[in-house]
Amino acid sequence: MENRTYTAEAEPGETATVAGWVHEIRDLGGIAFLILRDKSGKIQIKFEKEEMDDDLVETGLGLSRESVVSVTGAVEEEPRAPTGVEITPDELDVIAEAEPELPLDPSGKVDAELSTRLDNRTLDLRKDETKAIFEIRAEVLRAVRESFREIGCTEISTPKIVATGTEGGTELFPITYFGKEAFMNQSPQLFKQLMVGSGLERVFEIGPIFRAEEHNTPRHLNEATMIDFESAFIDHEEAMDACERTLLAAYEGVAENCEEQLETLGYDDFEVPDEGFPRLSYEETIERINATGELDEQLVWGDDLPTEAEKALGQDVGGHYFVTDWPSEIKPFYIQDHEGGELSKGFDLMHPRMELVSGGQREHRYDHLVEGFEQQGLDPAQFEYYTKMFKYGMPPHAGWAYGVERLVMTMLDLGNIREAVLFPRDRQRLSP
Ligand code: ATP
Ligand code: AMO
Repeated sequence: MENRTYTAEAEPGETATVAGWVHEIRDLGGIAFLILRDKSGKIQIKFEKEEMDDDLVETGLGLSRESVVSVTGAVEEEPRAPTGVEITPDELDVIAEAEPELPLDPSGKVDAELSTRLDNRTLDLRKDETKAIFEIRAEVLRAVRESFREIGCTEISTPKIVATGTEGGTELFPITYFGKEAFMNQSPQLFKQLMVGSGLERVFEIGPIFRAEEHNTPRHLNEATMIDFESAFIDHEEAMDACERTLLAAYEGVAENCEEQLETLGYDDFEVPDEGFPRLSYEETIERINATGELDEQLVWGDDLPTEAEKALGQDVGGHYFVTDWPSEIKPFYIQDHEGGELSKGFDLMHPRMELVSGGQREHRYDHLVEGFEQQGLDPAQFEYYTKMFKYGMPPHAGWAYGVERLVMTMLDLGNIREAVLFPRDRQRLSP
């Protein structure tokens, strides 16, 4: 439909063809209105029954809600119309009629359960509020890509079918690959590291990861989208700077370019976080958590942070913060240790509600790397494709990864991570 005009762009004085969905029909007797909705907004189509062709009036007013139509007619100013303009139709084509019974109400007047919404995403995204979430998600990705470009990153894509896992063996989805055991990748970790040793030096990837998470929680998915960053010749401190910059770029992009969507979602006080996120050492972190008195049992050195601990500290800090200097024993083999070996150069970026990022300085020294595998009970021979490149000149490097859905979820204060994914994969959900 090359001469189609978006409803928001229909100019009074011209004849326009608009196309979209029947949002509502209001019949007032002698006069009736069809509200037509498209991506850009809504427009009023006026039917003056006495003055117009009977067939046209009958077809227009007999349409079921959510049918797809195109309408051609004169655009006029009309202060009483919801957007100040209306169209008097000369032609109306019914393109796709909708059944009168809909599984959910796209006008949003009747609330639907999340599972009904997820089963009917097409209809769900006809609602302004749901559409706004995905427009904001797209803006987050755009802003993040631009901020990577500003710091000289090259975008890469790495395989999603792999021979080995990296983030702990229990969470892999096994598949068969021409008779061989293979897995869906949990993280681009090893591949992005291989690329910092290449001529690219500084890379990022935005892509899917797959984890056979046992738990069914409001903040875990079995297929998620990760923003991975990795750079040669930087350390963990500089990686944290880049991590903070990326988050601020995402918030700034949304604040600047998604005013309408934020308004639709009811955020009149959307704020870009202040620069300079606090960097708390792991030791300080567990002391502060214990001091909140919110936990039944005090944390001891070496404990990972349970969900309640993250929440208690999040309330205490009141904004984003990093946790640094984790015990080496609870960070993966690819993270470098500080001198002495007890503390690692790994970090997490936390939102008061949950963890957003893991990252760190990597072990680039071949001997130390192989030792690290052995200490974690992994067979270095299985990772030879990775370790051998550390023999041919691997620069010092650092990086991190964000979960996109968690970033959007915390940014918009969504109750459930599934609201930030079009077609979530969880323990129960494999289709659509
Ligand atoms: P007719 O206009 O053929 O006499 P009617 O009596 O049903 O039929 P009006 O009295 O003109 O229609 O209007 C009915 C209602 O519709 C009124 O509340 C009026 O404010 C509203 N209305 C009329 N024209 C428009 C329009 N173009 N846009 C929005 N509201 C309108
Ligand atoms: P990690 O395992 O901490 O680190 O993952 C990084 C971030 O990805 C998000 N995330 C998830 N989001 C939703 N559902 C899941 N199941 C899920 N799993 C992870 C979180 C998390 O903070 N290779 C390292 C990163 C690195 O060091 O560069 C890694 O994968 O927001």
